[in-house]
Amino acid sequence: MAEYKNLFTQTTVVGPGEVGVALPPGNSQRRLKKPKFNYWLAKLGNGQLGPFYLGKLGFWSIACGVIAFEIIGLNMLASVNWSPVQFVRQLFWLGLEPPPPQYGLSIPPMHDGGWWLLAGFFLTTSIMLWWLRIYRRARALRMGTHVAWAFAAAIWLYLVLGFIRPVLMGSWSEAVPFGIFPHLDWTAAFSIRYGNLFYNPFHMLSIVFLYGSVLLFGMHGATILAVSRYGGEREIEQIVDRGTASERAALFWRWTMGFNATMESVHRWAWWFAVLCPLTGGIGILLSGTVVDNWYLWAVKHGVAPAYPSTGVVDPAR
Ligand code: 07D
Ligand code: 07D
Repeated sequence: MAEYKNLFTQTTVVGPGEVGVALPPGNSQRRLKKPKFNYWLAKLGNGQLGPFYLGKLGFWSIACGVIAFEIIGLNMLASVNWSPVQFVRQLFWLGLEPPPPQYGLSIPPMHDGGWWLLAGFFLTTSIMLWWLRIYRRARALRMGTHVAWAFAAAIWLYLVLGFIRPVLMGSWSEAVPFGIFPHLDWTAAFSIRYGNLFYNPFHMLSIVFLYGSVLLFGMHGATILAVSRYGGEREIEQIVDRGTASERAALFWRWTMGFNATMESVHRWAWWFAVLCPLTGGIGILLSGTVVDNWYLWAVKHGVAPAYPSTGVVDPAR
């Protein structure tokens, strides 16, 4: 039998443009752009583009984001003597570093970390405003605020990395630099400085939820595609009215695993796995240097890792 759907076919939905519901006072009543349809967008998801809700929060968030991006970009350009060619060639290696340790939490000169602090301020403001925008748009549509709280979990890790932990450690120099490879160098150096992050149990948990999210996403996406010819993607209706699709999908997992999620619970699993990844990660980073100075030694002490036979070399961190 010819398959109605496989991995590479996509149902493209084209209907009359949907302009959205009327909003109560206090909301921006302007809509940016009349809806348009795009063939390639329809290959990925819904083909309708716009209308976009900008609003005050959206506007200021984008404005602050652009300022942060400009500060970072111009500092990178300055670091290659304003040479556009070198800027492009070295882009991935360029960075804007936080202030050196001697400034502690004070305000440093602009050329010695001040620009980093200012860029961080605008980036953080931008992210916070975007969070508010997501929260308020969800409320305006009388939706739950689940997206906003999931985003808050990512913001928690971001704030721990760049603000909360540096403040607890008493120095901006502890924070992450801006830049593609510089932030990877920071990540590697952080792990070494704290005795190998692999031994940090919260890094372990974070990885569990990262890998778990991928596994769940794969299983869920595959299951729904596999029953899409029975209308499987109409997920929510099937909680209350189990059709053939939901029943088959559930039976498939009971056959193969003995246990199945429901059309609702699979999304709770997905939400929690995604949220717990940066939530546990943030705890792990917050504990590093504040409570635990060397995760390897911590793991040996708690019987998580075996100690190497003594070589007589003294641990410089002691
Ligand atoms: C696919 C959604 C789209 C988002 C994208 C990212 C920018 C940055 C700005 C040059 C999944 C947009 C990127 C706006 C440009 C300037 C100034 C999300 C998707 C496409 N990292 N990280 C990346 C950030 C940290 C680590 C890539 C941000 C920690 C490792 C990208 C933050 C640590 C690797 C990026 C942040 C860490 C990366 C791809 C903030 C520990 C990679 C991201 C705000 C968690 C990978 C060259 C991606 C890579 C990578 C952005 C924080 C580790 C540039 C914005 C400090 C090991 N990180 N990262 O697809 O290829 O995410 O790096 O906290 O291997 Mg990172
Ligand atoms: C970064 C949340 C902030 C992002 C926000 C988005 C914008 C973009 C975009 C307009 C990702 C803001 C967005 C500004 C606007 C546009 C386009 C979430 C972020 C708010 N590790 N490790 C993790 C693994 C090692 C290290 C987590 C694996 C080594 C450090 C994750 C391995 C060393 C830190 C993880 C591995 C090391 C981490 C991140 C393997 C390096 C962290 C989870 C197989 C040598 C972070 C507790 C996440 C953490 C973290 C995975 C190895 C260092 C699970 C799989 C041993 C320093 N590592 N890691 O959600 O939380 O990030 O640790 O080797 O800080 Mg690790």
